Amino acid sequence: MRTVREATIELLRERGMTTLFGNPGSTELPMLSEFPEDFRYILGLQESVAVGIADGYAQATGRPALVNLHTAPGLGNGMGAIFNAQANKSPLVITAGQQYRSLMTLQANLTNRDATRMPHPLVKWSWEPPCAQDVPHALARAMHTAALPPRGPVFVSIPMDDWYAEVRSEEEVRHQTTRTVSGGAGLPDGAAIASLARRLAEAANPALVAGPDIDAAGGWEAAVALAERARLPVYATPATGGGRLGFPEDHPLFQGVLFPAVQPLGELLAPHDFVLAVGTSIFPYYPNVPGALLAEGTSLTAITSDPDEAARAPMGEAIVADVALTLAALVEAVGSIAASGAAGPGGAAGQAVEGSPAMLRREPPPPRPAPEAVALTDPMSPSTAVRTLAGVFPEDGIVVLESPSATPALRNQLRLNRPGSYYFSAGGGLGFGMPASIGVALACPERPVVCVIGEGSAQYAVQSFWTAAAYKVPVTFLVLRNEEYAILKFFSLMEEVPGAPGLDLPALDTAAVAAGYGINARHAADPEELGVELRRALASGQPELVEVQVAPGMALA
Ligand SMILES: Cc1ncc(C[n+]2csc(CCOP(=O)(O)OP(=O)(O)O)c2C)c(N)n1
Repeated sequence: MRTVREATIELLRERGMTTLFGNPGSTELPMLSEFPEDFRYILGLQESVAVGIADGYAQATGRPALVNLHTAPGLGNGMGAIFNAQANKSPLVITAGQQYRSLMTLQANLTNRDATRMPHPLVKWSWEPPCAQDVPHALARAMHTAALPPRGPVFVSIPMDDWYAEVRSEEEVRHQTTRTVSGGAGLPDGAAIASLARRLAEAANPALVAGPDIDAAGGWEAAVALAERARLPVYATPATGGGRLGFPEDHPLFQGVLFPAVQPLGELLAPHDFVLAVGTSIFPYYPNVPGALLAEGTSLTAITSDPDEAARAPMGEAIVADVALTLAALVEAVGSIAASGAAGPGGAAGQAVEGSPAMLRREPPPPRPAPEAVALTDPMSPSTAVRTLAGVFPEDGIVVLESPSATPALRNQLRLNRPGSYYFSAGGGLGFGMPASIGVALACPERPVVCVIGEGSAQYAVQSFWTAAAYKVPVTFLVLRNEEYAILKFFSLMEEVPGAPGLDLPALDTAAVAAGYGINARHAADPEELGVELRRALASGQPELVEVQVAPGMALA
């Protein structure tokens, strides 16, 4: 009979999980030895990097990705990234090596003494198989669990002697390897769809809030069709929880990104009597600005594939269902109402949108300026840097963003309009952007990937530079160097908590650090040079870094 290791290799091959992200130790070597030629191993020099790359890869491929970490300390290093993966609903199968079974009770060196409890709140399922023969089954279960909605990371701890054991039965392994598990959140019943369509039709001024799970579920076109058919003004869910975009940001119906705090968000939605929020938590609030969750005259219905998201929402109705299928069904239902002429005073009969909040209403995106046309400033404002990027940004480009003070400016300037074009850490833990950009680029080799990163954020997963260089992953890193934690200074003003230490970052030369990891790194002194350098970097087909000194402070537009 085959060994557990042989059976596992076949299981992974059968599932298309032949890319392994990790950082190895002695407890993982039995799994990695005689590594199959049709597999590839992507080495991260720190575990948070390996998990972050896998997160980007899993999100961009839409399939579970496999990560292998080194027993307790490796898992510990990866925890911040696992927290982000959970918030991103990223289907990660995370394994870690464990001591020999015979040495675990005496707690020999490197024993993970409570392996399943360690990542517990951050994963959907955490397991150490009770015997070696259960390893393939545990991994199969882990893959299915990670991929079912709501997607998320799972963890399996595997004692190092398990790999050598013989499987219990070939028949058992055959089932584990070949069976499929499909479905998940499903479609609400026809009556619920019809009633939702009627509410959209009868509302005087309905609106759509588009969340990240629209993109993850493949519901982008359906969201556009629904908004167009029902003439819904569309808001993006707050940037804090909007790890992906759910709607094209250059669309005439797009109104802008909601502010992530209770009082202003409730106020911004106040002109709408009915709000349909799709594929988002309700809502990823931060910071704490107390107020009314919703105005008196506003009601809200959420569609989410995540039962917990539905249960914990502080207001409104919620329907747990597949986001893409439900949007498509709603498009049909709204169409039937419009065709029958039964629409009320609202937008579903194709009437013009009225009364959406003026402060968020947007003009059509400005034409993208040639870099030469941007006025020179010294140091340039972060808005200018982002506008310069917009001027050279390829049509099919993808942005992975972790530059906190430039987030609003980037969303405003780039106006991304294709699915799968934007990744951001919904968890808010720094250290996501750089590794995720590598994972996204590995998953989408045909699309240019730009990682826009603050120089502070870059340090949380700085070893990512090595992986990008070693595997020649063609990410363009744009480092915005403002010599401070600008967003924290902004929050200290907003929340009236002045005088905090540790918010300045003088003399941090990220370009030099990147060069040390093998990245071609350049500085750009002015917008013209920045445009030239970005164009060159994007065309090079290599990992590249362009660092630009920008003025301190927030960039809103
Ligand atoms: C793991 C982790 N540690 C600390 C923070 C708190 N934090 C949020 S934003 C930020 C500053 C980021 O600095 P930088 O990338 O230079 O961006 P800027 O604010 O200057 O735009 C920090 C430290 C965090 N979000 N995650």
